[in-house]
Amino acid sequence: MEAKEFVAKLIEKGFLPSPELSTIVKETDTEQFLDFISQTYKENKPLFINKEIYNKFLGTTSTITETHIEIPVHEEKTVVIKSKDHHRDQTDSKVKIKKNYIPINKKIDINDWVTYYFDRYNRLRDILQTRDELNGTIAIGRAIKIDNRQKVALIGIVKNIRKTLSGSYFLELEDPTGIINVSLKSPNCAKKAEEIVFDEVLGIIGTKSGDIIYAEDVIFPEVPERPIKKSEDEVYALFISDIHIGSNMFLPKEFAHFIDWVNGYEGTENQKEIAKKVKYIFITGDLVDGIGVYPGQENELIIKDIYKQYEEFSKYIAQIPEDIQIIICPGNHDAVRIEEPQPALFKDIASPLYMLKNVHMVSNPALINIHNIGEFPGIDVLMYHGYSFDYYVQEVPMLRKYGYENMELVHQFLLRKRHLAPSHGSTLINPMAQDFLLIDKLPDVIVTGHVHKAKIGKYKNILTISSSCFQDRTLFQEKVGHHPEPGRVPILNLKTNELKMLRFK
Ligand code: D5M
Ligand code: FE
Ligand code: ZN
Repeated sequence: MEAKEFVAKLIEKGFLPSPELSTIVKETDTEQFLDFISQTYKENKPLFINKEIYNKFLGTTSTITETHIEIPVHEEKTVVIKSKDHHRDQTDSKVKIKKNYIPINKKIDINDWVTYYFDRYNRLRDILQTRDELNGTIAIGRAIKIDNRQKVALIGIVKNIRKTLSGSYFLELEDPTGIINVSLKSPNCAKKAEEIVFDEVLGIIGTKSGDIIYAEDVIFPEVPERPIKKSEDEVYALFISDIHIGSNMFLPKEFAHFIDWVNGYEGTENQKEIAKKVKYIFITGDLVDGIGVYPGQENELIIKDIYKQYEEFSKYIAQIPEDIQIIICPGNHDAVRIEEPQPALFKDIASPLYMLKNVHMVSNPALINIHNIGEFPGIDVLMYHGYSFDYYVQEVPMLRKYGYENMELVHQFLLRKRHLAPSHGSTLINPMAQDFLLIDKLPDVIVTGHVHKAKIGKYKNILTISSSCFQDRTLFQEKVGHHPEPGRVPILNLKTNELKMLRFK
């Protein structure tokens, strides 16, 4: 059977063949191929038929087998620390790094982008298909051909979204089999339409009329309600970010005040008791101000050497009690590539931090489990600096009206999309076989920095945390009318699952 016929047959059977398939398919017996799919995937039949699956099939019918190269993107590591200092709480701390990007040296070509978007589409589609409303999803290529007035359910990537003169929205939705226009005129879609962005993967249910699907509902990947986890131990996790060492606006007094409190030197009796039980500190990037991050930065730096900036940062971190495990990811000011995922800071630049046994240097983003002790499974913390957030605050009507004041809305928005940077233009991405910014494993806590304003929230029982900073308002922030709130520290009690905010300014 010829490639074109083969592809048509697959669509007819309800599969989504990728466009590349028609260029690589050789004479193939469709029945034999469908048998292979049934036997190989059983109940978990893929909707999407791509090159990998086809090659796998070829592997079973010919003597040539593929060598499959796994790209190492994860690194698992567990560290337990026992408290030796009798002034401090004696509970152990335990950190397990669950997702940590390890860079590979590879030239990027156009194919990497194809694979990257395929992976995003495939995995988000799988999440979307668990929803009852999206049972019986058909390929867009097939939806184009079906009769008028038929009801359809589709899953696709948002290729375009635009507002019509009447104020309603119009979508161009794409999957590997085609592109279709979707009208979001129905009042039912109005609110959701206000938060649709380029390149996100979503579901539509609606009715066909002419060349258009009139949507009755928009379905985001979403998150199901999470169980609340409470540890038997009263231990605390703290969340800080954006220290910006080296900047003339870094706040040394306030940061030292924070370190003193953690050590139990300062605060009320109650606050000192809490400090003793702090076992985890998360730092979500912009540790230093960096060099050459923006034009004219040299005039706003008091430490102009990047190594010295990290040395100075380490001096503070070294003063934190050793039984506290500290998890650090980079941000856009740090000395590592800006494309995300950003690898952990390299040893040569941040060597003083690597000397500290209680410090874990991880990628941005990263997924960390803390306090998996005894019966308690621990809580999973998704950390991400938040460089993509400026884009959404500016571009999404639903978020624009609040600006930087309600960061919990940005967290909720991204959790619904199950992605930390759904739009291509929202951050710089390094494409790889796996879309590392996709939120596949749901965390118990999501923590971000970058916006220099602390805010805590809860969405479907996921705690959402925007950490504050230890840098005062910069000239740039003054110019754009940004009002940072430095010196706030969200703290999480693992026994009660409650968040509180401490102030050091
Ligand atoms: O970013 C700190 C804050 O400064 C960030 O949340 C908003 C503001 N900022 C930074 N870059 C931009 C752009 N490009 N547009 C608008 N606002 C911005 P930091 O990463 O510490 O410099
Ligand atoms: Fe910052
Ligand atoms: Zn930043």
